[in-house]
Amino acid sequence: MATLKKETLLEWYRQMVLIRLFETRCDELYREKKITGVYLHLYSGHEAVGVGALATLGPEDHVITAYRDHGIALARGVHPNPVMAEMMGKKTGTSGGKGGSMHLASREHNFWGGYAIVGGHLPLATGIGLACRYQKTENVVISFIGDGATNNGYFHESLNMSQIWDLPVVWIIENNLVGMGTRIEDSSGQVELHKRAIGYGMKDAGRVDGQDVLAVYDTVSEAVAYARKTGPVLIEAMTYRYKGHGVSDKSYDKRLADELKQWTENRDPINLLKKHLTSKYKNLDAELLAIEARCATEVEESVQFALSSPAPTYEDLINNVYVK
Ligand SMILES: Cc1ncc(C[n+]2csc(CCOP(=O)(O)OP(=O)(O)O)c2C)c(N)n1
Repeated sequence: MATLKKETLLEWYRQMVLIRLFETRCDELYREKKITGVYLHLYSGHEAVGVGALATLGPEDHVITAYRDHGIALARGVHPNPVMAEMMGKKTGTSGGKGGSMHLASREHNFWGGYAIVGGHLPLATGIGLACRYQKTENVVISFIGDGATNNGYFHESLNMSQIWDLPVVWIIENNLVGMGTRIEDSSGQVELHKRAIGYGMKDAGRVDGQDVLAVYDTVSEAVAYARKTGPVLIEAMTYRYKGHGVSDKSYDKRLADELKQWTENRDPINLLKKHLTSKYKNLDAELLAIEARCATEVEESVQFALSSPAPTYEDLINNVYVK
């Protein structure tokens, strides 16, 4: 287990609290129709996976994910203002308001999105990994994958090619036990998803407790070091989705109220880190409260920034659109 400084742990605490408050506020804004779109997928419950994993990367490394992407953008260090503006489709958003919640990306952070088609970003992760090797860099790619994406063709093709070419990709399955409303037992013959690595001759880094940010950091650190020099690695992070598939999906919460209670009361990633911090260091309560207050202010500032930002113009909308 890595020896980590108190400042590092507090920074991870800050990032996880920021993500939780940001997502909770997005939920409200969606109901108020300030954030629009067919879906809004919250990262609440998964925070330790994104924060622990991305803490292992440098700025030159690459990150890609599916549509549960706002938390990942914040963990990658994208400022909340352009993230919130993108959610509201504003000109000041990360993609000028044209990406929205499912297609958040920030080129300057090597954060390549945000993809709505399940598994559709996996071939892109393989391609970015190929570019890293081709350009003779030592950069790596972290690609997050939903458990529901592990049974489509993109998964097979992308992981297989990454192994054949020894690409520097760390594949992290965020196993939250469900894809929309389908339980993992009903969609996968092998529910220990990390074992899929064997089929590709890939390094299997096993299962990690995705609610424990320190455990995630340790496992991903080793995987990143291996990927830089040698080739791809598959990790399965066990986590839990606190909200419905999208914010308008309420049925799932009701059906699994007991399970949800267990996870939120006993396995919440923010509470677990708080417990770790307060057992290790004395008199931390005021500092943690100050962090929480700063995050709340930052989220509110992002909301005001986004609300007061202009919408894209017609010229903005047709700009960067390829026409043959
Ligand atoms: C190719 C494709 N098939 C189906 C869908 C509809 N769909 C959207 S999300 C989803 C479930 C994916 O679950 P998972 O990968 O576990 O991610 P999670 O939502 O749990 O983060 C499905 C089936 C889609 N967007 N793309």
